[in-house]
Formats: sequence, C-alpha cells, structure tokens
Amino acid sequence: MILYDYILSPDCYKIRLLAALTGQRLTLQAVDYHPGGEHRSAAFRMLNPAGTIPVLQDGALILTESAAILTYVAAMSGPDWLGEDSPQMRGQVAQWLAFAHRLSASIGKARSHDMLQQPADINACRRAGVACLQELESALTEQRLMGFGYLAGARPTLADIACFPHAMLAPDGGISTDPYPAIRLWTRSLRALPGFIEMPGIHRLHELKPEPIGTAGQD
Ligand SMILES: N[C@@H](CCC(=O)N[C@@H](CS)C(=O)NCC(=O)O)C(=O)O
Repeated sequence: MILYDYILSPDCYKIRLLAALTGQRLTLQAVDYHPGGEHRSAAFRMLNPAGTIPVLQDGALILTESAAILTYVAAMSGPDWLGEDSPQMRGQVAQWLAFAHRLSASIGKARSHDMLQQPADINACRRAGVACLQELESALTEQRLMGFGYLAGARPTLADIACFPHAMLAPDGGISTDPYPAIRLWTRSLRALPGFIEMPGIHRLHELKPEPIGTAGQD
C-alpha cells in the first residue's frame, strides 16, 4: 500500500498511526505539501481531483478521504478496529469519523493559519475548535463514567484514531488542551497501545501536569 503523505499532516498521520497499530506495511510517498504545493499540481490531481492528502493506492485501488482510508486499512487487518461489535458501536464509530471532519475544519484550519500562513477567519476557527474539544471532553467523561476508556466503548477503534491527531495538535492553532482532563487520560491510553507512533510536532508537555483530580491510577 502506498500512502501519499506529508509528515506534518494530521490527516496523513492518522493513517500512519493506524497502520503501525495494526502491523500493516505502508510505503510512504512524500508529497511536497508545503512549501511546494504539490497537492495542487495537475499530476497530483490525476490521483485525487480534490487535491487533498492523504491518498492511498493499493494496486488498482485509489482511495481519498482519510475516513475511507482508515476504514480500508482497518478492514485489511480484521474486524477489531472497525468497531462492529454492535449496532451502537457501529453508529458511534461513524459519528466520530464524521466529527473528525469538524476537527479538521476548525482546529486543522487554525493550525494551518498559524503555522503555514494559510488564510482563515482565525477567531471563528478557534471558537469552533474549542467547541469541538468540549464535545470530545464531555463524551469521554461520559464513557469513563460507564467504565469505558475510548470513544466507542471499552477498546480503541477507528473513532479514536480519527480524532486523536487534530485534538492533540490544537496548541499549534492557539487552542489550549489544558482544560480537558478526560482528553488527557484518553491520549495516555492511546499512547500506551503496542505499536503506537508519535507524530513530530505533537505537544506532550501538558501530560507532565498533575493527574486530574480523582482519576489517579485509573487509566
Ligand atoms: N476531507 C479530507 C481532508 C484532508 C485535508 O484537508 N488534508 C489537508 C492536509 S492535512 C489538505 O490536503 N488540504 C488541501 C490544501 O491545503 O489545499 C480527508 O479527510 O482526507
């Protein structure tokens, strides 16, 4: 499988992360997203008319859209990461895959604005990004109250992988992740998974802060 990849792209990182966690081999084809803008070239648009990365090529199959690529990579490794144990779990995974687009449109845009000088209404992006993080925090808190550590239940699924990168990169767009203890505990659980790989640039300093009150030893 060939992944058309940019090392600092959260949408590409989520594919690399899932491949690492599921033991799938990816051949990385670097795209000069910045500063080259290779994703906008005619040659790249032959591959993906939308001009976005990631793109996955597996033989004759070309897949665009990170949610679709995640689903394919997960399906290649068996049923576990798809989260198909129950209709409820399936629904939750689909919900969080869609939610990840909102993270991309808010936090992702704020980050591209601050780091790559891409035009954006930065205040609107940050407001929408904070609303997304609050939503994620409250969903994870609810899960913890039911004894679950992940977005769609007791074990990690595509839902978690789709949301983790943008949530963790929020500080790059001027959005603090400090007020969210449930998110912090969730990211620790994800980082502890066998095969987990980091993305360069994800901030880890907030993890050195004290345990959220009443949760020590629970993750
Ligand atoms: N909906 C797409 C969005 C991916 C996306 O926005 N990728 C960014 C890089 S992280 C991109 O290619 N943006 C196009 C651009 O900057 O022109 C997906 O989930 O794959």
